[in-house]
Amino acid sequence: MSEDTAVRSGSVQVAPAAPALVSDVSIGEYLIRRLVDYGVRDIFGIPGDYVLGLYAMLEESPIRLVGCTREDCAGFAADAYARINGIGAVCVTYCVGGLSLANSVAEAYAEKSPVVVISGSPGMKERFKNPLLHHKVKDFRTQLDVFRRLCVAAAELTDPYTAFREMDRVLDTVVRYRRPGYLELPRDMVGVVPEGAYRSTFTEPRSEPEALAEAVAEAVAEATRRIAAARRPVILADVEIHRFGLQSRLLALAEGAGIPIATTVLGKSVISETHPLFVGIYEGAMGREEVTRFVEESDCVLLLGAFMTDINLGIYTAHLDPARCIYATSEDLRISHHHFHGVLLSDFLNVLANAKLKAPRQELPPRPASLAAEYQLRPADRITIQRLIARLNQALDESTVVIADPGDALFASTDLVIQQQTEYVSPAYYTSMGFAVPAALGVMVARPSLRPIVLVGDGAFQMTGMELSNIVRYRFNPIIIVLDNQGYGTERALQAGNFAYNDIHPWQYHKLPEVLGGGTGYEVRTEGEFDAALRAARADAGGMSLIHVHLARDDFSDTLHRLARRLGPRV
Ligand SMILES: Cc1ncc(C[n+]2csc(CCOP(=O)(O)OP(=O)(O)O)c2C)c(N)n1
Ligand SMILES: [Mg+2]
Repeated sequence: MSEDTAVRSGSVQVAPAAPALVSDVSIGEYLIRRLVDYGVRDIFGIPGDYVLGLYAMLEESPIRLVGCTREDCAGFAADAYARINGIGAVCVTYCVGGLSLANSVAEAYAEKSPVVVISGSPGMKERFKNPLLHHKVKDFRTQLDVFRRLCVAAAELTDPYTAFREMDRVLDTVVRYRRPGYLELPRDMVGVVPEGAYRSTFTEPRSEPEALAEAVAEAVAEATRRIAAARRPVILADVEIHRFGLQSRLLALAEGAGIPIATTVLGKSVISETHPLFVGIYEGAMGREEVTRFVEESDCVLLLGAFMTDINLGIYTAHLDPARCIYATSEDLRISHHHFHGVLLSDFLNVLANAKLKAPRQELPPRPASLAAEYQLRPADRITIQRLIARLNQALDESTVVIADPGDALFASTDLVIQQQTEYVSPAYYTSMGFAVPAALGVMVARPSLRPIVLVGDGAFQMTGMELSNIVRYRFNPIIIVLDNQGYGTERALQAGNFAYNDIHPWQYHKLPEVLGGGTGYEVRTEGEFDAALRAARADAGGMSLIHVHLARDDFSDTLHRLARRLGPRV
């Protein structure tokens, strides 16, 4: 692999091999070869007759097939795998599989996770006279139409003369934009060998030379001037820094210039939260007031790789004056009200880091009181979500990755102090419930040395918790913490009134290891019991641990309280 073609992604290199001349290779074989080139070592999914030919080929290939309980779970697993590995893949059958996967792929699109979606489909020869083949919806293109809307690129591999180029195009686009791409392979095309020789192409995304030159002359000069003149510059680092593997460039800029860094929820853990320049999580009015003030009173906010989303920036409560912002993403560069096109975020960061800026020293806001103090166990006290987070905070180390499901798991966990980079995985923007358990499978397949701590609400667990089945099957050892507040707590906090639709049927979650044939369950109600369960789970690396935590129905984290107050409801 040449250095030139290597593209940093997440925490690994996504590095397609140098272009090679191929001949006598079938469409299925070429696809597998290219997936391997791009760093796909595992594929999640469920087989079906329209994709069996490809599955048989995958079985013989260096890529491992990881079976899941449902296609949406496979999609969540592939998304989490991609966030850790730099690229992920999922392979399903036509419509019944693909359409079930749609929501997970939508999440990957919305949060910039590079997932390659592969689906089988009816063979071309089967399509004459438009027969009613099983799994078909309206016509043969229904699923393709859906995924064209959900992916950054999509191709139907129906023509041997264009199939290789189409696969290259889709994979290239997935890596370039860190968004999902879709490949649909009719079952009678898998073994087709196109005539002639083909040279695969890959071009590393670069800033357009002229655009960059102009940016150096204008944008960077303007940015440096603004930062140099600022008394209180601050960086707001977001998720693209992680997706494009720019953490060290970010640190070079921040440390060189001495500029404090805040992150968003989605960008949580792009830098170690114990770093001396780390300010906290900025979430508009949802966040801690000290952090909100620090960012909003800044006279120059560098938004780097940021998603200007509602949840990320506190449900429309962020007050960032565009005139005082430098906004640089993989798609856009705006400085105050000026727009610059064609400049890569990485180049912009590099040039800024080399500009030898020096920011005035600033006093950072203090750590949250609940975390600043040493956690003192009160064994007989009923456990609360806030105290659980404080206890968990002591348990984080370099091999832990926290995976938080939407719900108070996500809100509460924003208070965790993440030690390293890429140690926090959550769908903090799209917020589809049920992500966390399948994501634990994806993370552990991607990097078995990481041990996930999964925070998941009881409602979300009832959606996709059965993916624990495969976690047990593969003998993975995540620690799953089910936060049982007897229903949809977030919704109770956000809507005044006591509605039965927020209640769910209570399960004895801690008994699931027995059903699943592996792992250990714990049931806890007090701080002492939680402490003991967490210690036992951490000491037992031999299998999955499931800690069922009974919380009060009206126990909400500080963040959820702030959000609820802001939206004007009942707490
Ligand atoms: C797939 C999906 N369906 C519905 C919602 C709407 N929703 C947001 S939070 C929430 C309740 C979550 O309940 P639970 O997982 O128990 O977490 P809690 O709020 O109790 O902490 C619901 C239903 C969603 N975000 N995702
Ligand atoms: Mg709940």
